Amino acid sequence: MQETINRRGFLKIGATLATVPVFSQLSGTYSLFAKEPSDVLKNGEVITGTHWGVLKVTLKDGKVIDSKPFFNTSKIPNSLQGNTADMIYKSRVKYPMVRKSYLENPNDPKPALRGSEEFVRVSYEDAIKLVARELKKTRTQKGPASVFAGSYGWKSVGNVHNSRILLHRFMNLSGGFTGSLGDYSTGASQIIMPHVIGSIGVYEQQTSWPVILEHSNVVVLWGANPISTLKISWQVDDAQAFAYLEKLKASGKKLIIIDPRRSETIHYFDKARWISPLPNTDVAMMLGIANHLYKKGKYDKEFLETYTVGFDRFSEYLLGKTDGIDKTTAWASRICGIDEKTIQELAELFFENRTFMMSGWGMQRAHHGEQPHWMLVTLASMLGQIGLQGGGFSLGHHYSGAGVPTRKGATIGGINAASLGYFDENGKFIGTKSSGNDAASTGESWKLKVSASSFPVARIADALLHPGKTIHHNGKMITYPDIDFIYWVGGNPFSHHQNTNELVKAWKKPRTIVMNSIYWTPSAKMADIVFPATSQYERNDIAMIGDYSKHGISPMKQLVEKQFEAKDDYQIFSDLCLAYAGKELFNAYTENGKKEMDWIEEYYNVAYNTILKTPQLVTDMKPFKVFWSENKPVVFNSSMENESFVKFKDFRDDPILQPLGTPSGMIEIYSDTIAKMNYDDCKAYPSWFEPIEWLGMKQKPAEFHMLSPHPYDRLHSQQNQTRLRDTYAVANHEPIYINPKDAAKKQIKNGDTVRVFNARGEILTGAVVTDDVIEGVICIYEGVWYDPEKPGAVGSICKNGSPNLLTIDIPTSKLANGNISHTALVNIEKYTGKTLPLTAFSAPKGA
Ligand SMILES: Nc1nc2c(c(=O)[nH]1)N[C@H]1C(S)=C(S)[C@@H](COP(=O)(O)OP(=O)(O)OC[C@H]3O[C@@H](n4cnc5c(=O)[nH]c(N)nc54)[C@H](O)[C@@H]3O)O[C@H]1N2
Ligand SMILES: Nc1nc2c(c(=O)[nH]1)N[C@H]1C(S)=C(S)[C@@H](COP(=O)(O)OP(=O)(O)OC[C@H]3O[C@@H](n4cnc5c(=O)[nH]c(N)nc54)[C@H](O)[C@@H]3O)O[C@H]1N2
Ligand SMILES: [Mo]
Repeated sequence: MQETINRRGFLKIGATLATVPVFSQLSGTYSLFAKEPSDVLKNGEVITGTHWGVLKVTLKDGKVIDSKPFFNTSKIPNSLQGNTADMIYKSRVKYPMVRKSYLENPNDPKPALRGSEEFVRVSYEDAIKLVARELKKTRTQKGPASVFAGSYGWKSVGNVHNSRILLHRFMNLSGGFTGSLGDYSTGASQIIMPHVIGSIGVYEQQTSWPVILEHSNVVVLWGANPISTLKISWQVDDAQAFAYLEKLKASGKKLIIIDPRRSETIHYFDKARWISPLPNTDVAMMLGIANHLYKKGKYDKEFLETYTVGFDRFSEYLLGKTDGIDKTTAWASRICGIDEKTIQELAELFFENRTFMMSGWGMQRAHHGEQPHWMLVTLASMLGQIGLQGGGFSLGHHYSGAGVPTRKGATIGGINAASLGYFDENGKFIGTKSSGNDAASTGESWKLKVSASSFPVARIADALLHPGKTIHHNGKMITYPDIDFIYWVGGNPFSHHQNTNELVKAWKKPRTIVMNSIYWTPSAKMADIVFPATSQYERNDIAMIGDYSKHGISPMKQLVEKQFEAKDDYQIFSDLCLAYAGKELFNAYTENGKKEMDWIEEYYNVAYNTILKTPQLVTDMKPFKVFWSENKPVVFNSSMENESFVKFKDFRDDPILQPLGTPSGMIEIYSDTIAKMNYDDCKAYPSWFEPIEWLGMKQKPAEFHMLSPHPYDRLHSQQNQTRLRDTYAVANHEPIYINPKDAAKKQIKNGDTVRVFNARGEILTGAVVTDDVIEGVICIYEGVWYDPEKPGAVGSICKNGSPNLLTIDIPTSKLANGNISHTALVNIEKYTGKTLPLTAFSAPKGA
């Protein structure tokens, strides 16, 4: 088997370095990518890396027939790993497609028909020329800021074929674009945390699992569902975190899990204590705990004095001296629905024991989502265990394997977003300016680079609908550009964004919308021009395994031929460069014609050279050629030192020499910086705000609180079209989880089709009646392919059951502008109308 893979000749790779663009007779344009004879393996086993782990993929007669995990570290199953074949063969965009009116007249493309009108197949060359011409037209007439390429999404892994960065590279070099700030995941937390602890906290290595297993007595999972969310990583998942969850279960430690629904994690930890507050009321519950601790004198005054600022100002609020409301356990109980005794018990338990509080992110994806994590840090400060072994808080153990100790290894390189390109008056590309790129946002969203015409990512519909509007953002003012051209790759806004019907409206504003898409996702169906993109399985690449553990390096070998007319994003953007401004731009984009194997070798060698230069990094890392032919990942050695990593230990040991990055160098329970912003929706200390919609409000616009957590059997919308759907769909709709009492009240039975609706929209779902959700709460997972009965029409019912038709598209607050997808009230009723056939996974008209 191994030998067949070795066929992939390395001589050829060397030869490609010399490749120059070839003139295509057919199209009259240059192209780097003349068709070469394929050397893809037909039979055998190939290793690749995915968000859901390193996979061993079995091929038969050139087709994928099976895929299995490479690392069998734990017994916890990962349903996402077995569906590679469906990810290659189902719901594909086969050919370049252009919406009919757009093709007829791009100057008057009738955007109102987007989504409803048929597509027309065109040649790849014509599509390239069309996009290059219309992009240039938009930039010339309306300026680069009118081109939006923020393009948020969970594109595939791979450091070469990194679709979003490839788009930014193209958009930077060709003249600039409007980007986006932050992300949907931690929109609120990543903005508030730098004010509180001096760094974003959410995307950082956390206290190592071995330390927690050894030293913690009580582990609290606060709104975290790691048995589900640890199935994937931003890079290739290392599959190590599950082994620690197994050990945690076996340890018999006291586990408290706080979630309005009995999550997969609560099912797994069957001895854990489930605390189920009403959604979005955690801050009140935490205040009740804090109030109890304060009054009993059970809090660490010395810690507060040595390591924090502003507790005195906060305590005035806690005791009601500022607003007349003492935040007692009775007060908290009335809001969160947890009885007083339980709140007091939790307070005492946390204080008396070495307690580690791990928070998920769901509760900060809610109205005033800045508050829960700020209040959690405040509570942890009162407990005084931050920086001690097994104590304190974490905002990341449920994500991308944080807490799995970092290994002694090196990091590979990756494609970058380049700098802003400059052109002479004849449109000839003259080079780049490496700094001060005004109209461009570069780099990963994680890194939060603020630039002139970027706006918070989840404000996209608002920005499209209100060009020129100025909003507050973290102490600054941001004015929306007038967007007339959108280019999206590697994301699915019609699944991920809140209030889909507003987005449908907003999507009719720009003149042009282009996508590179692997599948006929709802977002591809709403575009004007769609390039068929290859999936990661149709190209070669390389990726890191383990976001924080730096476990190793995964080869990503091409598994199958490129399907139909699918092209790599890299090729599409290289060809767009040629068509946009000729060979000079193309050369800047491709660094004089580099192909995927050139980049892969270069990126591998970044790590390899580090290893060679650093003798203490002992590994079995081999020269690139050996690595690539071996068909197995590089695994770095573990580090004893990192096994005992305790976050905030340095700060605790010496707060003067190792201060936090806040203005005071301390944990800021009161923030002068935020006080100066003078926002009515985010005060200078953590506080309870009523969400815009919740179960405790006086005049509820609808009856039930909808949670839309991250799906157990998908990565967002990825894999919705696979056979996994047969295992969870009910009556051919996305399931809705309803408490038996609520179901009885509404005369809904298991298996019924349920219409879920509010003033924002309506969807069809399939009933699962279960006491896994508390009364008054329903749950529908996010990441459903929006499937309107009347495509393109505002207000159409979604036949597949996407919860985002019902969510609210307003910001968490003026501070962070995060999305609030876990804040929404909805109604439910048994659906008795006619059966509406599912079209979510089929091609649109004309395709
Ligand atoms: N109601 C509700 N909504 C939510 C959330 C919630 O909790 N509740 N969570 C939010 C969060 S945290 C997130 S991160 C977002 C996720 O939202 P998205 O990241 O948009 O979701 P995905 O389904 O992962 O979309 C990735 C898309 O990229 C495509 N893709 C993959 N690889 C490639 C490639 O190489 N090239 C190209 N061109 N395309 C590629 C996939 O086919 C897929 O369509 O959803 C948000 N929305
Ligand atoms: N299998 C799988 N894993 C994933 C993803 C996926 O799509 N599928 N997506 C990845 C991404 S991009 C991200 S950002 C992370 C998301 O990680 P999280 O944001 O932590 O995930 P969620 O599922 O939104 O929320 C976690 C839990 O919080 C609960 N919750 C919701 N609202 C509240 C509340 O008000 N109070 C309390 N106490 N609990 C609440 C939910 O019921 C859920 O069980 O997951 C990552 N991992
Ligand atoms: Mo996310």
